[in-house]
Amino acid sequence: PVPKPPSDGISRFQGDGVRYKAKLIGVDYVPAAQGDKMCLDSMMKLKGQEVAGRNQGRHKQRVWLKVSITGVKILDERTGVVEYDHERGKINSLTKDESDPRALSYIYDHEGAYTLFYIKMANLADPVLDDIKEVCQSPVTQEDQVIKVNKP
Ligand code: I3P
Repeated sequence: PVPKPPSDGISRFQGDGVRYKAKLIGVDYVPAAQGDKMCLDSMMKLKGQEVAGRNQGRHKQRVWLKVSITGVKILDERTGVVEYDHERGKINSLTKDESDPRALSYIYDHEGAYTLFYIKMANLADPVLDDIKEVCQSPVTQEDQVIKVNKP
């Protein structure tokens, strides 16, 4: 676990942003960007697959979750390769896992194809949920401002 830098509004998310240690429980195609039951069903299905995998000696992929002003990146822990780069404006249905205080999910909208990402944090999910909410809800980031300023 990486200690949080002092809280300073959105600036914690500048550059590389905030990094969390996590594992990828699973990824699932879903039919829509929203729907509480759909999310829970998908998470339950992925959890079932996780248990089945563990019973066969498989381990979840270890990853880094990076939350920055651009959105969320998921990197392979060992290689550092960015496996997913999720723009903040396309992250939907951020869900706290009521059955596991370390887990969360969200749906990414990639050109109308919806994928649910179910992630288990090394520590509690709450601060990560707050960070993702903050990044996704902030109406104008400094990056946006730069773009506006530079446009004629
Ligand atoms: C592990 C234990 C860990 C779990 C790990 C399991 O089983 O359940 O809590 O990591 O998952 O293998 P065991 O106690 O039998 O060794 P998480 O808590 O991070 O899920 P993993 O193998 O997928 O890393």
